[in-house]
Amino acid sequence: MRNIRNINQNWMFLKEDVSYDLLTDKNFIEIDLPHTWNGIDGQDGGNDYIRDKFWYKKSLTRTELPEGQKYFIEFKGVNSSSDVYFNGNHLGHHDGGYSTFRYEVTHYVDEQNEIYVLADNAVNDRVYPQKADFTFYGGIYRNVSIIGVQDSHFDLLHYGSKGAKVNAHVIDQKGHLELETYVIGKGKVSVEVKDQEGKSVYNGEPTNPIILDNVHLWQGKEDPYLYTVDIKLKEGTKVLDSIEYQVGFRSFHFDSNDGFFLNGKKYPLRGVCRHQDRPKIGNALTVKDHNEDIELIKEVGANTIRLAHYQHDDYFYDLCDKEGFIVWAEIPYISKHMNHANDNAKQQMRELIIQQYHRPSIVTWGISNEITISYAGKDCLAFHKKMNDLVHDLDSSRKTIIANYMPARINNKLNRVPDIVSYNLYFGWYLPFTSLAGWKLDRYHKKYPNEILGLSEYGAEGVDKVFNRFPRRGDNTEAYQAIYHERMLDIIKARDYIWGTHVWNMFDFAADARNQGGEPGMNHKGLITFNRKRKKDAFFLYKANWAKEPFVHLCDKGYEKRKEKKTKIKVYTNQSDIEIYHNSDLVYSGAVHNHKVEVIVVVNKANHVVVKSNNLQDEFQFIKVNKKPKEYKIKKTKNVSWEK
Ligand code: GCB
Repeated sequence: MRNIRNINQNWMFLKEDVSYDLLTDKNFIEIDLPHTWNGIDGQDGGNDYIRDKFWYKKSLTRTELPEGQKYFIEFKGVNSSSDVYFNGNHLGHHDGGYSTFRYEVTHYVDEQNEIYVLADNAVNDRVYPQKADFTFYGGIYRNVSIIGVQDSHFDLLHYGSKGAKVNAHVIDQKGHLELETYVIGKGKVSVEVKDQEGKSVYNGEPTNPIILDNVHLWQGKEDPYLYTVDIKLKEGTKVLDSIEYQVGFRSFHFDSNDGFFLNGKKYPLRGVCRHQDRPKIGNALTVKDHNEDIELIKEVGANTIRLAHYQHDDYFYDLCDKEGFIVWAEIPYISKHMNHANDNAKQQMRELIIQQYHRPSIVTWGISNEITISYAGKDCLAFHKKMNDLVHDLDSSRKTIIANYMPARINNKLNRVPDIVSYNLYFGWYLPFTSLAGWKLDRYHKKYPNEILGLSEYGAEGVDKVFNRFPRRGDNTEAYQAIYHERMLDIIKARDYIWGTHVWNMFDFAADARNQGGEPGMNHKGLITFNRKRKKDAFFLYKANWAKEPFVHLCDKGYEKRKEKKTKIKVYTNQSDIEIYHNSDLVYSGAVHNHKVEVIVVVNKANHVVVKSNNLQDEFQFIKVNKKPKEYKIKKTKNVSWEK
């Protein structure tokens, strides 16, 4: 059997870049995994966070190992590159900070074992990402385990997969389970498929495909029904190895005029992008953090997530499968093509696809993001064609996609390469006139009516400390952010052909090179703050449009000191009728159009606003002041750009 033991506890860390031979004399400090050395300096601005090579070490006795005849060490993510040593033996070098990799250690295991890992996030031109609007936190920031297996087992060294290739589809109303196993040694493979209630629906030979009648479909968020595929390697009745996958039977297709279809039904995809990091811990996340994120994404009512701009934790993809999100998965081939990194991009793509192949949630593999932001000449184009072919070779069931840069022309040759093109459009933020987003999409759709087109990013900064009576582009107020998103929602609603839309971003995130909104080191385009504690008004706008959970929400609550004589009160809700009271006077009673109601009230010395609908209620207070408070303005700081 396969025995997995997590070894995250009791590691040592040395913040020095020294050679392996000198390590014995060094004073390491005690830490537990997951860990990063950029938790603070990667989030405080200045683009001066430490990008270097540092050491981790861990002692392990034989008694701490799980049972097994062969042993493997598994890393779920070490950013960005690593060298691993086991009892003095160099196991290997891995490039790419966001995917799983393993080494066999059987022959090196002793009574006392010493593991050393050199983690490296130093600048280079071989490994993606190098240039992007987020912090590349260095360290062993995901789980590490020792896996014990029998001499015969499913291959653990095939691009970090569990040792099989599994995927479920629906073809002609029948469930097709695609199955291939990679066996090391001897044994007979058997497969059992169980439904969500645990009832066995197939038990036998690993035919490829296994065809099942009457499968219960995986129908997105409405019904994310999962089957378990239990694959065993046996010798007689003895089980040598056993692996499990959760799959969902579904079919999907994209239509250039009508967007996305799930199981033959039109299923417009409206959702968010997710960056994963958090204050002080960067990407060194816990299960609790991932759970909190998915709950918030559920609450806003999205049905799709673009997992930007790199491979996310296996656990998060699990959550997406279970909750029925449609996922765009991608690698960090971003912002700048580097000829020396072609092999690395291919390897990262292979790892992503081979590790996540079975997932019902994933429908697109993202090749690149805004690659044309830097010079992207013939090499870049030629390489996109290669990547596109590679993805098709690895997976013919899903689509390739790129997220293109706003200024990239619609006849840009790169747009002709992947199956689907989506654009990151920031008209209304970096450039004036939000409506140009609709104009650009329409022009594209008119010129290339048979191409599938999407909106991979759009957003505006929203900082909870700044307020403006007349919110406008570039002022970083949450109020403008909300207005921008109202306009974008109208643009989206009028265009059925857009296969998928993804708000940038669900959460604020760290980008150490930034200096915007009076808080260096942060990108504030999230619908929720970096610490996940505050939902911004734009969050409630989307919730009103997308979610069923009834609510009423008053906007601009933080705008507590108002100088103006008359002020606007705004409500977002998914209710059909509401009442608004200002200092006990009923100032609005009636219908809600397009999920929003706005009223103007005269500002008194003290003001108490209440909105009600049936048993739902929200309220807040503000006061009248003579001067606009200083703290409502952003101190002028130079806006450093990560693009340089
Ligand atoms: C983009 C990038 C994303 C940035 C975003 C922004 O288009 O793909 O990584 O964070 O713009 O906020 O500028």
